[in-house]
Amino acid sequence: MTINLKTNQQNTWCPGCPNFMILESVKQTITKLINKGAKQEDFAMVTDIGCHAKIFDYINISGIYGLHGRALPTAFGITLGNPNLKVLAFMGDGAVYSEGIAHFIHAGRLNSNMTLIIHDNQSFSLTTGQNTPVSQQGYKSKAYPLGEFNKPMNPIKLALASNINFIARCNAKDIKHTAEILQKAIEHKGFSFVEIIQDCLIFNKEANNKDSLMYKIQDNKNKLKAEKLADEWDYNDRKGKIALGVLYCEEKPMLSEEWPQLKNLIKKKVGWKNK
Ligand SMILES: Cc1ncc(C[n+]2csc(CCOP(=O)(O)OP(=O)(O)O)c2C)c(N)n1
Ligand code: SF4
Repeated sequence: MTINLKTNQQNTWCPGCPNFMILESVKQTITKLINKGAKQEDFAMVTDIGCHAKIFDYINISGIYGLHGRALPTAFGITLGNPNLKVLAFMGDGAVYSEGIAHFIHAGRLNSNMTLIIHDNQSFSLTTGQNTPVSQQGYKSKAYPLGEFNKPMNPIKLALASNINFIARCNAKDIKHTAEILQKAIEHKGFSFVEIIQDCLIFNKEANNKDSLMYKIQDNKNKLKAEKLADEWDYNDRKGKIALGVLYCEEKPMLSEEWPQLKNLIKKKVGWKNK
């Protein structure tokens, strides 16, 4: 079987940007799933707007290059139109935790079958490094010349509170581990959320290189333990430990198992060609 995930687009990420490593992890994951029986046309992606979103141009799968903060509702729409697809949504921390926060909060409850992949560099990088809701206190940018005075939100805690049933965190620099976690996320039935810590080499550099705080865990199904893991690092400073891996996973019926119309589309194995 021929797998061709390459495109002919020129890559414009800064040389050495860990987005390259995320791209490689995603390609490895899709390749593994195709080798396990999926077809390349079974995948669809939606990207937001930002440095991360350029990934749209670098992977040869179908999809929509979305609007800022709106990748999730667009991806949700694709899952309604064709619940047989493996839908990937790529967002930056600015996109998801600021502009698109309402969609994030509802995604877990809706539990439609898709995977949200966050490139979290703790800044709005494409627009030159403004503070996002996960920037650390004291971070000085053009938007906050006196330094960020608000405490960052903890997206893992928010995900737990929003009843997201698959929550994972990875380090962009660990391509193999990220690919393993992405595979688990895509194979999870329902909404899955993977937060990837991605250093930006140009903006908010003081948030970079937290690797020495990171450690890997076994997949966790216990919500109380997940809350403790989330509390170990508050996204604010370089204290604490950063757990990587599947921080929480629970099986629950997904939307397409509940809605008769979607069940019907699954039964008929509706694809791009036989719609
Ligand atoms: C509705 C809307 N608001 C703002 C912008 C401007 N804008 C484009 S990219 C971007 C920053 C993206 O930051 P983030 O989502 O964190 O992704 P990164 O660039 O860091 O990968 C902003 C604010 C826009 N295009 N549309
Ligand atoms: S500005 Fe930062 S996130 Fe954007 S491509 Fe350059 S290094 Fe990567």
